[in-house]
Amino acid sequence: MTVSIDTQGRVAIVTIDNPPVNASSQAVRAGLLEAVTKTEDDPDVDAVVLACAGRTFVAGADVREFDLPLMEPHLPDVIAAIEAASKPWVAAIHGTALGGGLELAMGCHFRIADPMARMGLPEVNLGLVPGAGGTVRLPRLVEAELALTMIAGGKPILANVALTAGLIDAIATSDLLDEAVALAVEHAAPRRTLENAVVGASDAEAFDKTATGLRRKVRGQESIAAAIDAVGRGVRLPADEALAAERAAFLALKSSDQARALRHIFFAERATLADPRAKLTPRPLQRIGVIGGGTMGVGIVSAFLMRGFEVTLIERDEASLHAGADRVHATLDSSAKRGLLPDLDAVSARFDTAIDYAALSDADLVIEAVFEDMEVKKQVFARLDQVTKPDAILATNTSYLDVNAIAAVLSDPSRAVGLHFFSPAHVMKLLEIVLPGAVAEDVVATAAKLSKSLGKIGVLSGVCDGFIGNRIMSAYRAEADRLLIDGASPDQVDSAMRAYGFPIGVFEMQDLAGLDIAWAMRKRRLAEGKISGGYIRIADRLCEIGRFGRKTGAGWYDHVDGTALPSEVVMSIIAEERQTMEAVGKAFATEDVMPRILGAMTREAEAVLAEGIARSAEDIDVVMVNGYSFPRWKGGPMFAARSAGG
Ligand code: 3H9
Repeated sequence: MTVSIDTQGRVAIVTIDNPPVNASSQAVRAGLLEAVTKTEDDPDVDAVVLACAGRTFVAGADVREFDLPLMEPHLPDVIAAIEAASKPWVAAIHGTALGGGLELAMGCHFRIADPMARMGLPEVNLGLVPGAGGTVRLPRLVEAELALTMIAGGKPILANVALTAGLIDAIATSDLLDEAVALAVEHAAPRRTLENAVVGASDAEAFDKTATGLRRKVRGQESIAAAIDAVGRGVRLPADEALAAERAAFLALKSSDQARALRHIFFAERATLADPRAKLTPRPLQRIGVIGGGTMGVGIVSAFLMRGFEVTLIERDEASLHAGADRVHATLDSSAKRGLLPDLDAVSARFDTAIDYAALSDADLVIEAVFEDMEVKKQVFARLDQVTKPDAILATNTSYLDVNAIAAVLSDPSRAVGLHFFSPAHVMKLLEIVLPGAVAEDVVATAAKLSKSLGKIGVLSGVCDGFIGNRIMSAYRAEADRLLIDGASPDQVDSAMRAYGFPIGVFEMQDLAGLDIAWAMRKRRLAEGKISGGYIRIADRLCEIGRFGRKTGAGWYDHVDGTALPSEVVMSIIAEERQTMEAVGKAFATEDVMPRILGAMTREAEAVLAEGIARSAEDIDVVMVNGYSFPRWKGGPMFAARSAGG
């Protein structure tokens, strides 16, 4: 039974059991409506507790139903029936109450949560606004401004925050269900959220200010603007009018292109490890070694520490070791200040440092994050081969180099893998798991499990220059340079990318990251004969005159007091290079830019797919959205191209 009814004394316990996340599917909605009728009609029932089996309370509407025609009963009607019930309903929340799940809980008359529970209305992330009363009920329980930030931001809040804000009535201190039953017995009469006044309605100015601030961050995502509008109506209109308008907005957005794209990426992110090897028994991982305390190494160390691993950081001398360790502690401190690390001392106690590789003799996994140079990486792997346990996994964090060649220095290359983290590694969700030819199957399983343990999205990649993401990025960067030769300006390219939805354009991004690293890499690739034909020297010439980006005050732009200004020096270098390459340099319209950038991206992506470097087009979309800021609401380059192509 998807929805069952038990009794404890005179309290009915209505339990939803719809794995994996108790989504409010048609069967759940129908079962709940029936439970309302049954409990209302039962003279032996005085109150009702609504609980869920398994790992979580209702995590939202069933997203898989969104492409099907609407099926009765609708969630708003189910919630209305619960709210109208004459007997009090108490929601017992564990895991996550999200979207339609939280709307259901707000339709109940009382709410109690497990201390670890999280609650939110994340519909914007699926291109929607709440569709079952969220924008009307939430501001009748918590301050309207908080309701607005929760709904437009889509981020859940923790139980203790929910209690202080007024979203829930209690946090369970022992058994959630027992305490929910006690709460139900305590309250003889229902208390209906919709009958509350809006909380903090008198402070309209603060609400409007928050709304204006949020609107500025919308970029191209329709659902955020729609959510701000919907909460505005929820706060200002009579409840019944606001509910009707919310439902209409939800239904209109549900079939929008952006909602389809966001659903695509939602499911694509959950399918990246659907590889038979990922299902095998992984090797146990507890002790981790990280070689190199630069920006990347520090981020990797922090990511592991925050997720419960023991980590030893190795550096070549005391000074570098101290600098790296200090940065790790600074990273942990700032995460603790943002409430992300409940017990900083316990986390720090799992951190150790050493100069001697012998400290890694009992490590289960070692990741090298040293200078991006093949010889240096090979030397590190050769030393690790000597000191580590024979079954320890050895990983390289290289972002371009040949992982097969690095693996080949080991006496057992099957234990080598690429773990390509993105900077800052303790924040960025993407992890490219790069599989050399000889990799052992249980190493793949271990890396897959590791990505989940770290809270990251692991994507399997074959070996090639730049793997999935950097290879595609190199291709569209080269196209951006060709656009300059053909007549566009850096500012025109960046503006077009921002208008498409990227947070930052390709030239602004280079200025932010620094032009010198890519320059060193191009020199290496030129020397190796890997770059030929039509090579564009503009970026090299900027580097030759010390224009390395923001850090030197000049790159593709002049950086004056934090503002990037178009540079005459750059424009004249571009003009000279056009001449050298005998290009005409015609006038360029901004709308001509994105088709060229997207074309280069998808051409390379199709090649990556055809060569088997990426397992699927969906994996490519996941990489570009999570590692390269491709606008999520366009679904990724492959989805965007295939949708445009019909
Ligand atoms: C909504 O509610 C609209 C309402 O306002 C209005 C209605 C009228 N539906 O993420 P995981 C599947 S919009 C269907 O790996 P975790 C998922 O595909 C919705 N399936 O687990 C996966 O399947 P598989 C608002 C769903 O523990 C499995 O469950 N709600 C749904 O890392 C495990 O998922 C949201 O946006 C769903 N709603 O995280 C919440 N959710 O095993 C979306 C998950 O076959 N969900 N699945 O690959 C989440 O944020 C996370 O899944 C959650 C669990 C935090 C719940």
